[in-house]
Order: sequence, then C-alpha cells, then structure tokens
Amino acid sequence: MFAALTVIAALGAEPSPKQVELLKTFRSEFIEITPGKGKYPKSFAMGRAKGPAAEQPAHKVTFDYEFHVAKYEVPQNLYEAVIGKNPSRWKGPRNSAEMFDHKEAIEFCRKATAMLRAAKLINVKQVIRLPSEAEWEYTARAGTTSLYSFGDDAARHVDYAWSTENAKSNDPPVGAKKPNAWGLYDVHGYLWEMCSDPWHDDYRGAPSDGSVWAAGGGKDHYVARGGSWKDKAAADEQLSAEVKEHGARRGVGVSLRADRGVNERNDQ
Ligand SMILES: [Ca+2]
Repeated sequence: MFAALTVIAALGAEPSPKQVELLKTFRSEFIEITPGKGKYPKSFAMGRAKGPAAEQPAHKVTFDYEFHVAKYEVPQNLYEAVIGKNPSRWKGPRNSAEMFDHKEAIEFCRKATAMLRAAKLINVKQVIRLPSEAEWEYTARAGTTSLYSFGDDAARHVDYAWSTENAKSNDPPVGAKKPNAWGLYDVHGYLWEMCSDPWHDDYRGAPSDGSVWAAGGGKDHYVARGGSWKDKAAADEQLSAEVKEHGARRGVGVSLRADRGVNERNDQ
C-alpha cells in the first residue's frame, strides 16, 4: 500500500486541491467551436489573396468536426500549476504566460492533459493541444471575412486588443478587452499565439480539412498568429487575422491558447 502511494505521488497523478481549482477554472473557460451550426460556416477561406506571400494562396478549409478553444491565452497561474514554475517577465496570476518556447508549450499541453484526466475533468479521448493554424484562423475570424474579427475599422482595434498604442504602462490580465463573436479574448494583440503547425513559406499544398500541416515544414520553425502588444495597431501585417511569425522564439510576446481536441483524428 505504501509503495503504491509512493508511485502515484512520483508520477504526479493526483493534482493538489489548489491545482484542481485552477484546472476547473481552465476547464470552464473553453468555448465550443461548432462549424456549420448557426451563423458559423462549415468552410472558410484561409489566407488572403492580397496579403503577404506567406498568406497566399487563399484556400478553402472545411471542418467536419467540432472542437473547443480556450477563451483566453493561458494565464500564468495555470501555467505555473501545470509546469511548476512561471517564466514570465511581467508577472500577474491572470496575465498571459510568456517566455517559453514551442517545445515547452507542447509539454504544458501534455501535462495539462494528464492532470485534467487525473482530476476527471476530461475523458481519455480528450487532449489539450495547440490549435492547428487553420483552427486558429477559423476561430479568430469568427465567421467574418474582414481584416479584423470586428470589421475593417482599425480605429476600433483599441477596444479589442492590447498593442503599442495602449499597452504601455499597463499590465493587463487576460480578458480585459472585448471578445470576438465566439467569445474569445485577446485574439488580436496581447501575445502572439503558437500553433501546432511548422512553418511553410506559403499555403501551396496546405490541407483543406483543418488539420495540422505537418509535412514538409521548417524543422525549428512554427506558426504563431495574431500580433502582440509590441506591434502597432495600424499595421495590417501585425493585426489582421492571418498574420503569423516563424522562428522558435523564446521571449516576450509568444503565448499559447490551448485547444481541447475531441476528435481522435486531430488528437496528438
Ligand atoms: Ca493574442
């Protein structure tokens, strides 16, 4: 009996009450994404014909499944509860976690999945993972075809996002600005958000089913989307829904928005 308990503790299978509390909050903050239902189309045009080369060609992506996306970038109190440390430069329990790299983001997802399962907050078929780039853009657009998820008027950006225009001297928690139509906050600005996909120079050959484009990508480069508080609101390249960066950045301005996969095909 004693040996068995020791093994469980060593594996970290039983989250502490404080961890469970944060995991419950995390679990409660997922938005169900339902392509093809209500006002949301099953298909959308990913990329843009007149955008940078990396965002061309615009191509049709169709979702035959539903999934869940966290309404916030992962906050620091959750990141610390899962990983055991908080690497963020600007501290705040409900500020977005930062200063970690793509491999550490994958590790966060793996550990969060194990802890949520141990706490019986998700089932064995559900995993926490980074979104595919197609899933990110679909949820960011929220049924729109405009430059921003709230339309084409850059002057409204300040109501929805933290950028260089309004972030100085602020230390905001997640969710302080307006959400998009899905109820997702800080999609534009605040921190760049990591996707599962490795970097490709353009969309030629990209999948059309919403899945991660794993084949042929850059080895140490990945996709990040949405701009950050260090980018200008007026710069289309930083704030349109299609923007992404490459490079394994470990530094300020890269975060993750966890995605709760419910279909086995996309689980990873
Ligand atoms: Ca963001």
